Formats: sequence, C-alpha cells, structure tokens
Amino acid sequence: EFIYHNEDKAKKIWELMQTYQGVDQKSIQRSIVNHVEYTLAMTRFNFSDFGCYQATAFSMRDRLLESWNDTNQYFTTHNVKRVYYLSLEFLLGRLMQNTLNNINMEKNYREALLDIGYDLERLYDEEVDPALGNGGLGRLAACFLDSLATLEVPAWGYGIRYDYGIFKQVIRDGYQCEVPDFWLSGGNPWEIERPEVVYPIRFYGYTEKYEENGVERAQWKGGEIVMAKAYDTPVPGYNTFNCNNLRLWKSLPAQEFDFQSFNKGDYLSSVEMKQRAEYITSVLYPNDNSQEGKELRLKQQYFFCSATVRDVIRRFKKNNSDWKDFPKKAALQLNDTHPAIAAVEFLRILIDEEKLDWGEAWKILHSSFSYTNHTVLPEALETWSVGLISHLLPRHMELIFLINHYFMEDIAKKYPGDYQRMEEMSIIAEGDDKQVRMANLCILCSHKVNGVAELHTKLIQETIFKRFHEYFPNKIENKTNGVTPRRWIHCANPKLSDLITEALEDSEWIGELERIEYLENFAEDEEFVQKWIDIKKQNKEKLAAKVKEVLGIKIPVNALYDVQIKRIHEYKRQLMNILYVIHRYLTLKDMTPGEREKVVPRVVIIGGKAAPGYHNAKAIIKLVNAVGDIVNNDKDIGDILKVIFYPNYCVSAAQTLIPASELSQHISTAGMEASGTSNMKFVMNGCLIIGTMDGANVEISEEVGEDNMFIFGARVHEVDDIRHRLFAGEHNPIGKRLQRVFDAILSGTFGDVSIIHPIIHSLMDGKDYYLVTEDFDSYVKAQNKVDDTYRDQKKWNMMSILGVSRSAKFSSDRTIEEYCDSIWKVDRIPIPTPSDS
Ligand code: T68
Repeated sequence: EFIYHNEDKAKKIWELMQTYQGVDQKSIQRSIVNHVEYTLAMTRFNFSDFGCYQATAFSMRDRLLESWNDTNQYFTTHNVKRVYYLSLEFLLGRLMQNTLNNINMEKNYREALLDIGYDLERLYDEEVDPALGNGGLGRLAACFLDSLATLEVPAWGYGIRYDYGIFKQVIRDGYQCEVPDFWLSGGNPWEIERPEVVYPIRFYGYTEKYEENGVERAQWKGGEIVMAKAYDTPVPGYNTFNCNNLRLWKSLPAQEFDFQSFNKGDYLSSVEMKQRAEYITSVLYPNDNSQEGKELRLKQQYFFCSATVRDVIRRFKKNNSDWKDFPKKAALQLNDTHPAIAAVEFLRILIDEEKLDWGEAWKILHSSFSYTNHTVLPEALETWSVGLISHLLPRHMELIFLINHYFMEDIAKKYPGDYQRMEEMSIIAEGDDKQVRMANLCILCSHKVNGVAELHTKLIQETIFKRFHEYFPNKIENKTNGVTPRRWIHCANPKLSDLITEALEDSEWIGELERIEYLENFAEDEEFVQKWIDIKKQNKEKLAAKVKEVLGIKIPVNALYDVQIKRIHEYKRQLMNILYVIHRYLTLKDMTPGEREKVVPRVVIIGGKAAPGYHNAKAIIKLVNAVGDIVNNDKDIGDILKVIFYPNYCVSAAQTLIPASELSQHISTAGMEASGTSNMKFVMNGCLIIGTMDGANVEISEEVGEDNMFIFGARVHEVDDIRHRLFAGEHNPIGKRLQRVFDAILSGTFGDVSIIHPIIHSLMDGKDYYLVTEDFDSYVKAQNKVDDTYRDQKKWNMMSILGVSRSAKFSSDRTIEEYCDSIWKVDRIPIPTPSDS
C-alpha cells in the first residue's frame, strides 16, 4: 500500500499518479522531443546525436525523479536509518546505459529512438565519462552505490562536484601529456542543482573560550566563509523502484559582493577573493596511492566534510529530538582517511554548537562512524602538519589534541611506562614538524575499521595497525571488495549476459549473482562453448576496431589478447610486463620463420594513467610505447606479437577492453595491492588471470581454483627477507634472459629511452624494491604455461567458463550485505511501487 500522511492527501496523490511518465513508445518519444524543444531549445525537426543524447537523458531523469522523490519521501516518513558513504572520489563512468538497464527500459527506449531515426548505442557514445576519481578507490564507491540501491538500502553518497575530473591522457612521442578534463562543458543532464541546499563553511579564524553555566565552552570565529551548494544525481537500483541519491558539493563565494573592498576602491582584489572560493572544488587531485600535502587538498576535504555533516544532522533533526538516537538513524562510512576530518567536525558541532558533554558526544560519534583502509603503502598514509591544521582549522586542531590526550591517558593506564607503544599509537607524530596521523584518528573515532581483502586485512592487523588491533581486538575486520555485475557483465558484455540468461533460463542472476554457479554445468557443453567462443571473438573484433580507430594499428583477432589496465605504479609492476614482452620479442627474433609460426600469437595491451608528478611511472609509459614502435613495425614479427599502449584508460575504455580480454595481468609485489577490483571484472568476463598471491587474487584463487589461474612469484611472507637480501647486495646475479633484455634497452634497440635507464641500472644494482628481478623467472614460467594452455582451446574455454561460474563472491552486492550486517546495522527497505496501491 502506498503510504502518505493522511488519507485525503493519499487519494489526491493517487489521482495525480496518472502524471507518472508513461513508458510506452509514444510517451517516451513525446518526452524526448519535448526536451529537444523546451529544455535544449533546439528545433524538433533536426537535432544531432548529441542533442538527442541530451534530450533522452533528460527524459530519463524525469522518470528517475519520480522514484527518487517517492523513495526519499518514504524514508523520511518512516524515519529509517540511512547509510552515508563519504568519499572524495566517485568514478561513476557513463550513466545512460546503466540507468536504462537498471530501470528496465532499455528495450523501450531503443525501439522508441529507432522509430524516430536514432540508434541508442550511438547515443551511449555521446556521453562524457564522468571521471571524478583516480582508480580503484573511486570506482569501488561507484559500484557500492549501485549495490546499495539494488539492495534497497537507504543510502546516500556524498562527495565533491569537481569541475575537472581526472586528466585526459594524450601520448606525444611516447610520453604521457595531461589535458584538463572539463567534463561539464556540454552540461550535465543527470544532476539536479539545489540552490536551496547551501551551507556556509568557515576556514582560518580563531577559537574563543567562554563560560556557560559553569562549563567552559569554545566557539570558532572569524576567518573566511565559503558556501557549499548541493548537486544531486539519482542512483537507481536494478529491478527495484527504490532510487538513492548521490550528493556532490560545489564551492561558491559567500556573498555576491564585498562592498567594503569595492568602496575602498579595491574592486579587482575583491573579485579575486571570490574566485578563490570557487577554486576549492575545481580540480580532483590526480594521485592514487600517494599523498600530496597541499593546503588546497585539506581545504577540499574539510569543505566537503563540513557540508556533509551539516546536511546529515539537518536530516536527523527533522525527525528526531534525542541525540542518543543518532546512531540508530545514521551510519557514516569514511572511504579511506580522506574524509577523516568529518569525525572532528561532527564532534565540534556536538560539543560547541549542540552543547553536549564530551562523553556523550564521543559515544555518539564512535557508534556512527566507521573507516575503510585501502592501502599499506607508507607514502599513501595521510598525515597533515599540525601547523597547517592549526592555521586552517584551529578549533579542530584543539579537538584532535583533546582526543589524543584522553586516548594517551588510557594507553598509559593499560601499559604503564610503555612509551614506545604510546609513540606508535599517538595521533600526533612528534618531531620538528609535528604531524597528525589521519589513520590513527580514524581508527579511534570509528567503531569498525575494515580492510578490503582477506590478505590485506590480515596485514593491517599485523603490521601498520598492530598496536590498535591488540588494543581493540574486535574493531578491525575484513570486507572483501566486489564489483557490480550490472555494469561489469550486463552492460559491458551484453552478448555474454544474454547467453548466461539463456543457459540459466532467466535473468535473475543479474541481481543475485550466486545463481551464476549453475553455469558450471555448461563448461563442456559443445553448443554452449561454441557460443562462448563466438562472443569472445566478437568482443575482440570490437576492440580491434577501436584500436585501429584510435591508434591506426591493426591487431589480429586470432591472437591471445593479454591485457594489463590499471594506474601505472611501480608496485603494480607494468615494468615487469614490458620486460617480459621484450624477452618474448628477442626470443622470436632468434627463431626461424618456421619456428615462429608455431608460437602462440599475442596482442599485449597496457593502459593506465601515471600521476603527473610520478617520474618513474611516466618513464614506464615511454618504454611501453617505444617497444610497441619497434615490435609493431618489425616485418619478421608480423602478427605474432603486437604491443599496444592504450591511451586514456578510463571506465568506458574498461567496458570495451575487459570483455575482449583472454588473459589479464594482476602482478603486484605480494603484500602491496590491497585488493584490486579489475581482477574480479576480468574473471566475470571469462578472462584468465596471471597474477601474484596478492590482494583479492588470493580469494579469487580460492574460488576458481589455483589450477584455473596462472599464479607465480614470491609470497607475502617471503618479501621482506628477499628485499633485505637484495639491498644488502646479496642478490642473485641477474639471469641471462633478463640481462639480455636490459642490454637491448640500454643499447638503443628501442630508440632513445634514456628516461628508463636509471631504473634499469638500479635493478642491476639490486636496488629492486618491488622484486621485479626476483620474480622474473617464475613470471616467465607462468607465461610459458599460458601459451601451452592456450594451445589447448578446449581446456582454456573450460577454465574461462569455470571462472565465470565461480565469480559470485565478487559481486559488490555480497560486499554491501556484509557492511550492512556487521558495520552499519541497516535493513533493506523496499519502497512500495505505484502499482502496489
Ligand atoms: C585502491 N586504492 C587500492 N587509491 O590500491 C586497490 N589513494 O588495491 C583497491 O582494490 C582499491 O583501492 C579499492 O579498495 C586507490 O585507488 C586511490 O585512488 C587514492 C586516491 C587518493 C589518495 C590516495
């Protein structure tokens, strides 16, 4: 039954329900054409594909707004507990195809558009790829939004509406160049601007102490004020009427005009000051897995956290009056430490504004916040200097000192005299330039902390957070990452999706991936396997056409497609991949044409962005391009080996690359990749993995079976010793094969790649932090096994099908269910659909 406040109103609303947008062909066409005329002000007799894309998106947004409003209304009236996912990054990818599939209208729209002369698939390509994230962490947030909505969990994402997303990567002369991504230039039909949802955000200033009823209180005053304005994007779930929200904040100047400066004749500098406000949300920091300690970054963090916390509190207060109920109504999840300052802002509001006492406020904070750790890399663990925080957020710095003070008292009580332990656990790292350790702050403020894969969680419990794990033995737990099968199977690989649906005899698996297990029965069914092969081939053809279009290089379809796509980072070891490619090339050159013909042909594709300031990562990109230039134009080699650097890797590129891949590389040094999530996407698309026992690879191997993967390399417990040996100069001599590869690079076989020479020299000196030389031999062996297995296509395809049928664990639906049960304590709440009443 459709519930409204009173019967009378309900009746009227029911009548008005007739105004819900129709989903028949005529209604869809009418709404598209109306948007062409009235929203875009274009003539309805002639509009471009882009115009049609925009109008179609607007017509979809109208439909989304109905369920979005009904959902919010229902959750508000029922005063339900909500999850708030705080993230500085949401790497959404394109929205049109995913939305149409989730609301089950793709067919209707396709037919309606075709009837007026437009091809839906072409419209998909008109959409910009909104890329407000760097990599895995931002994409995980996007997958979580999809699962939260699908599972009918009342949840909002909160983030920043950057004007510039991650830069576009252009390759010039083999080097990466960064081009700004002003993604909003064509407008954004998916969002709703909320001019009425604005909050003033303070920076700098000072704290004033005063006494009230015998209690000493503090207030933050002065400084500068910037406004935060909300922009909402509806997040529909798959096969449900529920529609959640993603709220992103944009910064604006506080008042329209500073008359004082104007009167003093300082008009221009007053405008300049205003522009500084807008600057806060202008650009996403392009580093993944490393911190850039800039003041502007801290400003972004606080700006977004303050607006979010205020918004959450306002929503709570609408329906509740007792602060003790807050944890029953809100769960705030911190996506890494980037939004850590939200916890301190919450505490500040409870104590300074709501006048709660410390004990109460702390309890409420601690029961509603939780934190996810995504890395153990020291360069990525955030710290901020005490000086900077004191300057920008003076009251917050005082509160952090207080939190730390009480905590250190507890530690001293439990471990009297153990100063070493106190130093390790302190939020403040002492020294000439005192630092605030954001992870320590997050752990203290949270009731739960989680790692993102079994191995990673074990590592944080035993290494970086060891002391905290001893002190809070039930706090740190695992939540293995997942990815949404809607985008990563159903949308990215529609033919595979249809085949699975045909085999399972219905499409329920898209919303309940456990059902895919049944596919195992078809692993040796000839007719099914043939269809499986055909689909992979078609996906490869599509990718080959794309490579031809983008790079002008023709790649053969009968070759093994071997893909490594992820941010370029030394720990991910793209260098080891390309060194192996060079070895393969040199080996081919040694062969007679007759021998060469017997080699399994390969297309090696590497793609990914390097952080603009990461010199070594950029050197690796240059090397890949240089190798490609030589190999791809070598007449002896022809189609037996192709090396492609795929430029500007992004979510939409992944949706073409992953379904076409047969082998994918997840070859990080053991212990360094927290989880990885593309590994899961590749498995779901029938691609085999060559990889190390790192991150989620370990759990993938448990699910699909180690003999259905190509596992190699040092294990995590061996890494420290090996590294120690290498750096002590006790390294094994570089093997002959690898030496020959180094010689080729250094002697100019691939042209001027002097940018990589220092890295090669340090590898030869044993300065091999990432164990590239150490793991090389076992990597070559694994690669040989890949070739042997590929020759046996029957076996290969069976492994491929088994992988897909055993991939259910890696659905983000499973991940989200675990967060709901053990961290957030929230329920699924399906809202009634209009047809229920
Ligand atoms: C990734 N982290 C992990 N960080 O590297 C990956 N860092 O193993 C894991 O699967 C994924 O998170 C999801 O858990 C990142 O992507 C960043 O992008 C990042 C951004 C800013 C600062 C630091």
